[in-house]
Amino acid sequence: MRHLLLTALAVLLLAGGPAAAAPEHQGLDAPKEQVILTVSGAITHTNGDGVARFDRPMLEALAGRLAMVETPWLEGMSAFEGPLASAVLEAVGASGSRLRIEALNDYVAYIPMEDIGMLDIILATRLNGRPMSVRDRGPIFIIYPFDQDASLYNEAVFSRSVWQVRGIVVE
Ligand SMILES: Nc1nc2c(c(=O)[nH]1)N[C@H]1C(S)=C(S)[C@@H](COP(=O)(O)O)O[C@H]1N2
Ligand SMILES: [Mo]
Repeated sequence: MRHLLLTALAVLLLAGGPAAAAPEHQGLDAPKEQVILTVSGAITHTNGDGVARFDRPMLEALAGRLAMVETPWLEGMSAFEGPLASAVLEAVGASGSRLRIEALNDYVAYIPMEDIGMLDIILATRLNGRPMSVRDRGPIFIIYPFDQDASLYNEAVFSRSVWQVRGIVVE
């Protein structure tokens, strides 16, 4: 009887059953809804195979801000809201010198880690209170705090203002 139980346990473990899956989670809840952001690279807190996957509620539970900004992409003022990039990086235990930001259209930009420490950059998940669809440049739009520092309104920062973000690689 005892032998049978042990055999059953071994089969479960080998099959990657529930007993084997638990240790993968390191301080980060599993997403319950559609995954909109995957963070990989130099991170210590994961909820997948070396990656941290986030749904919208997970991102919106982090410390964030609402930025009332004028941008080159939309007319007039826009209210962009979402978690601070620094809060997302803290949640995944990131350490590195730059972020590789990947968009759904395969556009790639790099954000230096100094920007994250100095500026209230957000991973905007909402525009004027509503989640952004892909056609509205969602699900995530990187927004620099143009409202806090007018000198950020320049081409270098625009190129880092990635929309339709799907992934971040910490390098
Ligand atoms: N997803 C995505 N984000 C992007 C880009 C892109 O091609 N795809 N271009 C970037 C660059 S290089 C700049 S200068 C601005 C360009 O915005 P514009 O094409 O509306 O002038 O958006 C940035 N964000
Ligand atoms: Mo650009």
